[in-house]
Amino acid sequence: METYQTELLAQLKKFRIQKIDPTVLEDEEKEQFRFEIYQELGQLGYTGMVLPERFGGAELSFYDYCLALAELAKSSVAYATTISVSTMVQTLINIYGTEEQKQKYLPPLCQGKEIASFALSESSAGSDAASLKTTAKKVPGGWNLNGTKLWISSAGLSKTYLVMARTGDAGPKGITAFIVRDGAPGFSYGKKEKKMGLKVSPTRELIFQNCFVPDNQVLDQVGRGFNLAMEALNRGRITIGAQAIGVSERAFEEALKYSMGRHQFGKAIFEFQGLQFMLADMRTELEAARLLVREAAHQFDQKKQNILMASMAKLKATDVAMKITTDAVQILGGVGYTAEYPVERLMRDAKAFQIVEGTNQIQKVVIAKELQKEMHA
Ligand code: COS
Repeated sequence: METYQTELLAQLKKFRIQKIDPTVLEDEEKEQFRFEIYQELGQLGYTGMVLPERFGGAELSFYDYCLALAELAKSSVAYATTISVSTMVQTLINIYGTEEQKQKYLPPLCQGKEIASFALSESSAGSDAASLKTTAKKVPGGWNLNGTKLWISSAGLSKTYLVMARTGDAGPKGITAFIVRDGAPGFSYGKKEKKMGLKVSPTRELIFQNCFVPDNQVLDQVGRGFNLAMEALNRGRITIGAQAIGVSERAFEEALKYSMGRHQFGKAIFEFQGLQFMLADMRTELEAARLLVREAAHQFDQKKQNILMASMAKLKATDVAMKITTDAVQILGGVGYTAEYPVERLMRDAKAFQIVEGTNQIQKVVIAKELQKEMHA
């Protein structure tokens, strides 16, 4: 690792241990997100890591961004996910936005003064995202949005929402991306979900009832929304993989430490081969997943084809995180099942990673499609 990367991670480690760890138990209980923590992360440069400096970003590589997300996720998946989802939207605005849109929306997002949300899913359009039903009808000067978005991360906290709505025929070509601001007339929030994990990050519905969005808030061209969403998810899936690595690292560290300190039958439980084999497998799988995520991030920086790598990285790293966190709970036994130790929380959070930004079954669909393309190339 380069010196600047070691320094970056050391700074983030210090921050998460000093500022986030003391809040975790209370905030899990209250399902409460502290915007002041996000703002502080912004002041340190972590809320616009891959965005240009001219908008307040840090202009880091995608690789470095993934290293940082993994480090942050060791203490809090909630803050890491909030950053990764917001960055996904920021990146789309940076690539496809007009200069006016970039100047207007990016600086507060890059500086951590605001958060952005990505709104694609609906009650009947989850894995089959192209079947979404929220409509945007053309009216003079803009568009009228009607419909409900579901499972939207940071909803209610965010000021900027990237909303995919149907402006044309059925299917992926009839979808357009709109930038909608909190407080827009006809835009409100629905119920807050009670989730198994990711409790500190709010997930809510977005409701649009004749919500007027001016023409200058359309992102890119009409009919390009689905392609933009898929492109964003290719990036997002690598970042989910990165966060899964952080979760696995933390769970593994906790399990190893505990196994060496806990004595039963007159010796440390680590001395039992049953546990040694578990820990050896955990560490091996963690290393394999980490290498895959880092390679996916590296190839992304090299501007190589990334659909296949992104889905493989997400699939592998999140399945590994589920296995490692489950085994960590097992190794800690009774106390592992209580909130006194972080492993039960990590296990609940890891489950979300197998579902968000495309279930792991969808990742296999994507991988298979890419194999077909390779065969016919
Ligand atoms: N990267 C870039 N472009 C992609 C893409 C990807 N990963 N996947 C699809 N596209 C493009 C295709 O190239 C095609 O574009 P053109 O018509 O311009 O060539 C267009 O999108 C439609 O693709 P396709 O016909 O494959 O669309 P489908 O409706 O069959 O969708 C899947 C396929 C299943 C891959 C898609 O619906 C999906 O990813 N679903 C999961 C959704 C998801 O992740 N939801 C989570 C929400 S955010 S928490």
